[in-house]
Amino acid sequence: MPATFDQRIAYYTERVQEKLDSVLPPANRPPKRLHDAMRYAVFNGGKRVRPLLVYATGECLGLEEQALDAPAVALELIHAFSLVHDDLPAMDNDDLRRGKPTLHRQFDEATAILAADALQPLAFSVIADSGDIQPTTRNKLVKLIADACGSVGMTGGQSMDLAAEGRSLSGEEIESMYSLKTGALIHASVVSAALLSAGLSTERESAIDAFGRTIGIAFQIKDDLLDVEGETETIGKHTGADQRLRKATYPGLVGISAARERCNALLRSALEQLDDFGADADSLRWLACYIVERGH
Ligand code: GRG
Repeated sequence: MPATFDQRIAYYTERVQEKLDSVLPPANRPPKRLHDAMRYAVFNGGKRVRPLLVYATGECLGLEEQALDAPAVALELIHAFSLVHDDLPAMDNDDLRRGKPTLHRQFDEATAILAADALQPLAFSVIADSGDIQPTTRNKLVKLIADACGSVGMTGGQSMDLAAEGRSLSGEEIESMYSLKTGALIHASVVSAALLSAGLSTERESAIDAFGRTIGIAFQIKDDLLDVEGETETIGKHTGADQRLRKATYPGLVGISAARERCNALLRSALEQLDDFGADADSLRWLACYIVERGH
């Protein structure tokens, strides 16, 4: 395992990149346009935060990397599919993502819907295929990721987000929406590694669970702050979109400075959950700080 965080992040990023490449059908396999679009959705950039959280939590719990590959890949595929849907005209109607045309702009709307539709089941196929994980644990992973993705997770949060356009929500309501829309996949990323850890104590399981919930909300508040304070060239999407769509956001409710404070308070609280893990949680700590301090 590389010594520095930068090297470790590069190592895990490269690892998940290769695994994603191996599970996605080649672009020249029919239907070519669909497979090309699926690859575009996954390989048009992306920080790979969810897979990195899977690997870093695995590192914290002393797990073998091989068993972490399937949840890392599955969560990134689900994330990629959600971004494609999020950008569609019926949702946020964006034409720029990761500094490139969104999928429906690069291809067409029908292809974008189909590519996202195909990325989602591929995620579950990857879990089902994972020979490095015991069948009962595979079932638990399917349930974890399906719930995180569905109406009690990300999709439910997105529905709340769309319903809140033009309305004012309380801070509590906004955080509750964030914990589903964005937090559910972040939380599932760390919990997926915990599921793979045989004999994990209840205290440690609860600490990982609370860490995931807390850093997931912080992730979305930071995303909101980037939308207000960032530059389009740096963040790779048009800034000010939340205001244009009259979204209910945390900075919109309390202002930039209070939103930053809340984000930092959530980071501190998330880091406290890792106290018991000592140096084994250093990569996870590094990632938590990165989530709150990132520039894109
Ligand atoms: C499940 C049927 C079904 C639909 C999906 C569209 C949708 C429902 C949910 C969208 C949820 C969403 C897009 C939340 C925003 C999360 C967020 C802040 C994404 C940006 O994540 P980064 O910064 O992106 O990790 P990169 O580009 O680095 O991968």
